[in-house]
Amino acid sequence: KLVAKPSTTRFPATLSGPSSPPPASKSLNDRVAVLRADITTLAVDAIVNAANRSLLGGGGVDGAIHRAAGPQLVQECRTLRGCETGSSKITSAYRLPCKKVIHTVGPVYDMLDPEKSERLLEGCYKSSLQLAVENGCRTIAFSGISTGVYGYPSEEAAPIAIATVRKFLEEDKEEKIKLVVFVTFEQKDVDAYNTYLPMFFPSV
Ligand code: AR6
Repeated sequence: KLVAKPSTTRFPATLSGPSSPPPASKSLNDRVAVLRADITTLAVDAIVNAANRSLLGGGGVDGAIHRAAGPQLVQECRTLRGCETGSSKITSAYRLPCKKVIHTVGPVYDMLDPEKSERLLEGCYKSSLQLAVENGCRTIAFSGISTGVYGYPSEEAAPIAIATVRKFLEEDKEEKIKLVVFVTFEQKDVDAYNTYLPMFFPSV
């Protein structure tokens, strides 16, 4: 039986190095939050959907977003002709209280090549944040990308998500992104974010 290699990288390659915790910063800390909620209820500028490459809907959070947005969402998604794994596309939000939906395609977790999964997951967060900035979205809420049916262990996905967001916010000198919310739904994700958030956003 194949056994997943345990993750030893506490600070992923997206930050300066495995042994250097990032410096504390109040202005960065003020721009991140964790919230246990149904993402379809949030009136932020953009919510990020954990979609698949077809962008035509599915189960999990994708299904919930499409149900809440109404049938016009899939109509617009059809015009996009899919999306690569690790990339993102943006649509209107229709009946949702947010303004835009960013559809990102997370990797199916590959326990034989966790570095590849990490690169792709990092691409999801980075491309979503880039799209948000390009579309004037200043507040953005992420669902747990790949941590459901795509099988990415929450305790491995959380540090990648958080490190990628931290790096993006550090480089966003004009503070075009005001707030990033990590939305959790299940206890395992709550636990993972509570473990890793203080490491990447240490209190000042
Ligand atoms: N609000 C917030 N988070 C939710 C909600 C919700 N309403 N529902 C589920 N989650 P998943 P994936 C969390 O499986 O692993 C779809 O069929 C859930 O607890 O939705 O990226 C797509 O079409 C988990 O942490 O997405 C793809 O085919 C997180 O959302 C495939 O699943 C993601 O779980 C994508 O799989």
